[in-house]
Amino acid sequence: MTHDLVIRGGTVATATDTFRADIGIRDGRIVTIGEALNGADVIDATDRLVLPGGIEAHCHIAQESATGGMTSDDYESGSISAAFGGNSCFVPFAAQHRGMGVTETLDLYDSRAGGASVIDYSYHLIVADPTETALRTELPAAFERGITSFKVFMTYDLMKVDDGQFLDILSVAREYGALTMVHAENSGIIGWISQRLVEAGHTAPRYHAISHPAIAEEEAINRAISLAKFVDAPLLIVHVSTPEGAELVQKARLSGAKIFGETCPQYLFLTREDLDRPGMEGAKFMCSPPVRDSATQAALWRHIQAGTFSVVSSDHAPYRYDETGKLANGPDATFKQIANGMPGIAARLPLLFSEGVNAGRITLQQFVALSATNAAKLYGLHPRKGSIAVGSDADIAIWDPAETRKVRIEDQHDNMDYSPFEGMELTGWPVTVLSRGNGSSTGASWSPSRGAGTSSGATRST
Ligand code: DUC
Ligand code: ZN
Ligand code: ZN
Repeated sequence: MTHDLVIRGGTVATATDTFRADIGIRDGRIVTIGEALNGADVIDATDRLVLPGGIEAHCHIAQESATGGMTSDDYESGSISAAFGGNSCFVPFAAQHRGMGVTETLDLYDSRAGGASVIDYSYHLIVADPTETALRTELPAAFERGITSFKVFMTYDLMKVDDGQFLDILSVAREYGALTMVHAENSGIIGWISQRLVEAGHTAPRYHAISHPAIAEEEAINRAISLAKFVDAPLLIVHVSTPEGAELVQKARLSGAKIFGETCPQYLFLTREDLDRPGMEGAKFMCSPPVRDSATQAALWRHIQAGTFSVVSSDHAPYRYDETGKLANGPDATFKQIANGMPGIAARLPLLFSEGVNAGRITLQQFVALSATNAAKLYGLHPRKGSIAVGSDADIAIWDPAETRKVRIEDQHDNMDYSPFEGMELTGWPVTVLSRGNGSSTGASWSPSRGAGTSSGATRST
């Protein structure tokens, strides 16, 4: 059998196995896994790991916040940066704002993504205005269009849904086999303490962490899980940042509820001391929920090891450290007026590989599951994505597990002017990423064909 491309001599790893094999690719799909394969093109993968391309399942690309701030990455820069970070597929958000229809929202994001992304993509639909039309007509239509996940907020005045609206959305999602995702923080606690901090003149970035206490996350996760259990709907808690939150997810999973959890590198690698940097520098490390402390980091790693979390995602929410982003409200802005979020789409997998696999915290199989396979299953992309199997798309990341390099902003391909992980020395980097068999070495320029599209809405399998 002839192949367009063969990846020869590598060590292939999936979420279940590690084995030596050549991978034969034709028409953008894996058609052969075997020995001594031949192809028109050959990539020598000797001493390399051949992994399913990462699926970045939590990132904000070409997305405006409810107050109008735009992320610095669009679908071109965001997807290129994702690819350089070992990803061959991503699932950003399409954000409905109040007064917008769901179909209008998806059309808007199609116009932003179409022809721009260098890797395949789909969207999670943020539902901020669950009108009768949205619930009865537009969400089912979104599902038909290939959208298999909805996200809701329990905080942010312009985005949050109340418990009844949350139940409405969970019920529709359950009916159509979609997965609901939730930003779980107690809005009342955050608003109450924020007002007092600002009134007392405590406005610096460090007070952002104080205004989002762990108990705000714990209360909201507990409530979100209760609501999901009440209507027997699957629910994924995004960006879990506390041991208390992780324990609630773990307990719910042990009870048999269809509850899933996600954490992010910022909660594993950064602490609130980063918010104490001089002047407004701490703004670079502001995200919600906020980064915590080293005891939290250790606890979250243990939950990763124990299987509490199904995915580790970047929550790439890029706002530059200038007047277009973090400093849009001037150098004296209060922590309430500074955009929430930080970049990390390219650093997620090198961080997880280096400090997870190479540091002995997780196995290679866990890495593949957390970086690609579980997301593919949760979001209806499996088995086309997230695995190395005959028939799957040739979405493949080839890694040099021994390369040691520092994270440097000069090496990033996003549209950012800082990396929160600057200077961290990591071992294990992706060297070549293929998106349906197209791609090039991540050390060189990126030139795959454009026009990757949304996934067709397969049903979820996790
Ligand atoms: N939630 C996110 O998921 N990302 C950025 C900020 C936020 O509140
Ligand atoms: Zn969120
Ligand atoms: Zn996010």
